[in-house]
Amino acid sequence: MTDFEALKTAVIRGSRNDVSAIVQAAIDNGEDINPILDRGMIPAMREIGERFSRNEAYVPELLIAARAMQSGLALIEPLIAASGRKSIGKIAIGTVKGDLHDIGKNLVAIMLKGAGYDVIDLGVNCDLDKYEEGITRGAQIIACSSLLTTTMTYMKDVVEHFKGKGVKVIIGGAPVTQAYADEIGADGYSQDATGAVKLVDCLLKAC
Ligand code: B1M
Repeated sequence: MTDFEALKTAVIRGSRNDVSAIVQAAIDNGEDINPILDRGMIPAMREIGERFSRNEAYVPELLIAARAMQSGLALIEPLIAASGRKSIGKIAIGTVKGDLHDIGKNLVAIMLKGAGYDVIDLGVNCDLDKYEEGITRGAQIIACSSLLTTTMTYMKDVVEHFKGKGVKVIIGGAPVTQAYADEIGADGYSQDATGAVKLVDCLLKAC
């Protein structure tokens, strides 16, 4: 059984090898993947963020924690993807212009793939042209991620850009709320990756 505290500590310390070893052991033991995320890696990122707010951690510590988390995600991704059904829709996802945070966006992409969607990952710092590229490549929905209060406002530009063009725009990220989504006229909001899958299911299957 995974020691979630040890996993959390390994992410916070940025110990990539320890994170990979703990996650791989959980996979080898056939454990459920969700608690690895929900009780280990995601709380670790929250904790390092709180330390950053208190000036007890700085950008380099955030970076190495992020890399450690990515190494765990890389092991989990193939498992989730393998559980997917045949493609049931195409989603383009990207972090908005000015924003380089990609862990949450990656997690949403992984969960969508796991649920059977084709995902076009547009990366970070996406401007309108980049989101347009997603539509050119066949996406039915644009998903925008933002982690900064200074960049979430760009979501309004994306929503306005695609209004009346038959493209649905959904949004998420730590500072984003349902109220903000309503205010800018987005087609949907979700608080986390699992919610993003349910939201896309609803939009494409009219639940
Ligand atoms: Co940044 N950073 N950062 N950072 N960083 C935050 C976001 C911050 C809250 C830290 C803090 O002050 N406590 C703060 C923002 C404050 C604010 O705007 N109010 C902050 C800051 C200030 C900054 C810089 C400005 C710091 C600086 O340089 N002085 C800078 C900005 C750079 C830029 O983007 N231009 C910066 C840089 C960085 C790093 C590069 C060092 C690194 C990112 C590395 C990477 O992503 N590859 C980093 C990190 C790691 C963080 C924290 C610690 C962790 C973010 C994370 O990965 N969380 C973060 C603190 C925090 O969030 N508590 C912080 C884990 C991830 C799984 O959660 O991304 O929320 P999250 O995703 C969730 C949901 O939000 C949702 O589902 C995901 C899974 O459940 N979701 C969606 C996300 N996108 C979605 C899209 C959807 C639906 C749901 O579409 C429909």
